[in-house]
Amino acid sequence: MKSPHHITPVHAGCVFWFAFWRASACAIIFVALAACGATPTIVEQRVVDGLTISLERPAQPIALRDYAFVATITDAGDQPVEATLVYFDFTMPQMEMGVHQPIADRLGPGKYGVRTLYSMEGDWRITVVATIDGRDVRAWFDHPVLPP
Ligand SMILES: [Cu+2]
Repeated sequence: MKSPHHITPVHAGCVFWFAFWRASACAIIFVALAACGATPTIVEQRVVDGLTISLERPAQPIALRDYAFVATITDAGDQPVEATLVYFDFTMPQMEMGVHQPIADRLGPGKYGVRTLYSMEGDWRITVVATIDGRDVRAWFDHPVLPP
Protein backbone atom coordinates (compact mmCIF):
# COMPACT_ATOMS: atom_id res chain seq x y z
CA MET A 1 0.00 0.00 0.00
CA LYS A 2 1.35 3.40 -0.94
CA SER A 3 1.94 6.01 1.68
CA PRO A 4 -0.86 8.58 1.74
CA HIS A 5 1.80 11.25 1.40
CA HIS A 6 2.47 10.15 -2.14
CA ILE A 7 -1.08 10.35 -3.32
CA THR A 8 -1.66 13.10 -5.82
CA PRO A 9 -4.86 15.01 -5.15
CA VAL A 10 -7.35 14.43 -7.95
CA HIS A 11 -10.01 16.89 -8.95
CA ALA A 12 -12.70 15.39 -11.15
CA GLY A 13 -15.71 17.59 -11.56
CA CYS A 14 -16.62 19.73 -8.63
CA VAL A 15 -17.08 17.10 -5.99
CA PHE A 16 -14.86 14.08 -5.82
CA TRP A 17 -14.52 11.79 -2.86
CA PHE A 18 -11.67 9.41 -2.64
CA ALA A 19 -11.36 7.13 0.32
CA PHE A 20 -9.11 4.32 1.22
CA TRP A 21 -8.11 2.62 4.39
CA ARG A 22 -4.96 1.26 5.79
CA ALA A 23 -4.70 -0.68 8.99
CA SER A 24 -1.31 -0.80 10.59
CA ALA A 25 -0.32 -0.30 14.19
CA CYS A 26 -3.86 0.62 15.14
CA ALA A 27 -4.01 3.30 12.47
CA ILE A 28 -6.85 3.67 10.05
CA ILE A 29 -6.47 6.39 7.48
CA PHE A 30 -9.20 7.93 5.43
CA VAL A 31 -8.51 10.48 2.75
CA ALA A 32 -11.25 12.75 1.60
CA LEU A 33 -10.80 15.13 -1.26
CA ALA A 34 -13.69 17.50 -0.92
CA ALA A 35 -15.38 20.12 -3.04
CA CYS A 36 -13.40 22.42 -5.33
CA GLY A 37 -11.37 25.03 -3.51
CA ALA A 38 -11.41 23.28 -0.17
CA THR A 39 -8.13 22.07 1.25
CA PRO A 40 -8.04 18.29 0.90
CA THR A 41 -7.79 16.76 4.33
CA ILE A 42 -6.78 13.44 5.76
CA VAL A 43 -8.16 11.78 8.88
CA GLU A 44 -5.91 9.47 10.85
CA GLN A 45 -6.93 7.47 13.89
CA ARG A 46 -5.05 6.12 16.87
CA VAL A 47 -6.38 3.86 19.58
CA VAL A 48 -5.06 4.79 23.02
CA ASP A 49 -6.27 3.23 26.28
CA GLY A 50 -9.51 2.09 24.70
CA LEU A 51 -10.21 5.54 23.25
CA THR A 52 -10.02 6.43 19.59
CA ILE A 53 -8.41 9.78 18.85
CA SER A 54 -8.66 10.96 15.28
CA LEU A 55 -6.98 13.95 13.72
CA GLU A 56 -8.18 15.71 10.60
CA ARG A 57 -5.42 17.78 9.04
CA PRO A 58 -4.42 19.06 5.58
CA ALA A 59 -3.49 16.09 3.39
CA GLN A 60 -0.43 17.78 1.91
CA PRO A 61 0.41 20.72 4.17
CA ILE A 62 2.64 23.59 3.12
CA ALA A 63 4.66 25.63 5.61
CA LEU A 64 3.44 29.06 6.72
CA ARG A 65 -0.15 28.54 5.62
CA ASP A 66 -3.09 28.66 7.97
CA TYR A 67 -4.97 25.38 8.38
CA ALA A 68 -7.75 23.90 10.50
CA PHE A 69 -6.93 20.88 12.64
CA VAL A 70 -9.71 18.90 14.31
CA ALA A 71 -9.36 16.11 16.88
CA THR A 72 -12.26 13.80 17.67
CA ILE A 73 -12.32 11.53 20.71
CA THR A 74 -14.63 8.52 20.92
CA ASP A 75 -14.91 5.51 23.19
CA ALA A 76 -15.07 1.81 22.29
CA GLY A 77 -18.82 2.19 21.67
CA ASP A 78 -18.16 5.02 19.19
CA GLN A 79 -19.66 7.60 21.56
CA PRO A 80 -18.00 11.03 21.87
CA VAL A 81 -15.79 11.52 24.91
CA GLU A 82 -15.52 14.93 26.55
CA ALA A 83 -12.12 16.21 27.64
CA THR A 84 -11.55 18.99 30.14
CA LEU A 85 -8.61 20.26 28.07
CA VAL A 86 -7.21 19.46 24.64
CA TYR A 87 -4.09 20.95 23.14
CA PHE A 88 -2.09 20.20 20.01
CA ASP A 89 1.67 19.93 20.47
CA PHE A 90 3.52 20.77 17.24
CA THR A 91 7.07 19.39 17.24
CA MET A 92 9.74 18.31 14.79
CA PRO A 93 11.25 14.98 15.93
CA GLN A 94 14.60 15.75 14.26
CA MET A 95 15.23 19.20 15.66
CA GLU A 96 14.70 21.50 18.59
CA MET A 97 11.87 23.90 17.83
CA GLY A 98 10.16 26.59 19.86
CA VAL A 99 7.21 25.32 21.89
CA HIS A 100 3.99 25.52 19.91
CA GLN A 101 1.05 24.07 21.84
CA PRO A 102 -2.19 25.78 20.85
CA ILE A 103 -5.16 25.00 23.09
CA ALA A 104 -8.11 23.65 21.15
CA ASP A 105 -11.62 25.06 21.12
CA ARG A 106 -14.49 22.67 21.77
CA LEU A 107 -16.38 22.41 18.48
CA GLY A 108 -18.97 19.86 19.59
CA PRO A 109 -19.30 16.62 21.52
CA GLY A 110 -15.82 15.07 21.66
CA LYS A 111 -14.60 17.47 18.94
CA TYR A 112 -11.75 19.93 19.44
CA GLY A 113 -10.06 22.19 16.94
CA VAL A 114 -7.38 24.78 16.32
CA ARG A 115 -6.34 26.94 13.40
CA THR A 116 -2.61 27.36 13.07
CA LEU A 117 0.38 26.95 10.77
CA TYR A 118 3.59 24.97 10.51
CA SER A 119 6.51 27.36 10.98
CA MET A 120 8.80 25.55 8.51
CA GLU A 121 8.95 22.65 6.08
CA GLY A 122 10.17 19.22 7.14
CA ASP A 123 8.99 16.30 9.20
CA TRP A 124 6.45 17.29 11.80
CA ARG A 125 4.67 15.51 14.63
CA ILE A 126 1.34 16.67 16.00
CA THR A 127 0.62 15.20 19.41
CA VAL A 128 -2.99 15.56 20.51
CA VAL A 129 -3.03 15.78 24.30
CA ALA A 130 -6.44 15.40 25.95
CA THR A 131 -7.12 15.58 29.67
CA ILE A 132 -9.89 13.08 30.39
CA ASP A 133 -10.99 12.20 33.91
CA GLY A 134 -7.86 13.85 35.29
CA ARG A 135 -5.33 11.98 33.16
CA ASP A 136 -3.58 12.95 29.93
CA VAL A 137 -4.18 10.81 26.87
CA ARG A 138 -1.77 11.36 23.99
CA ALA A 139 -1.82 10.35 20.33
CA TRP A 140 0.75 11.44 17.82
CA PHE A 141 0.63 11.88 14.07
CA ASP A 142 3.77 12.22 11.94
CA HIS A 143 3.77 13.76 8.47
CA PRO A 144 5.93 15.84 6.12
CA VAL A 145 5.30 19.51 5.38
CA LEU A 146 6.30 21.01 2.03
CA PRO A 147 8.21 24.30 1.59
CA PRO A 148 6.09 27.39 0.90
CU1 LIG B 1 12.25 22.84 12.46
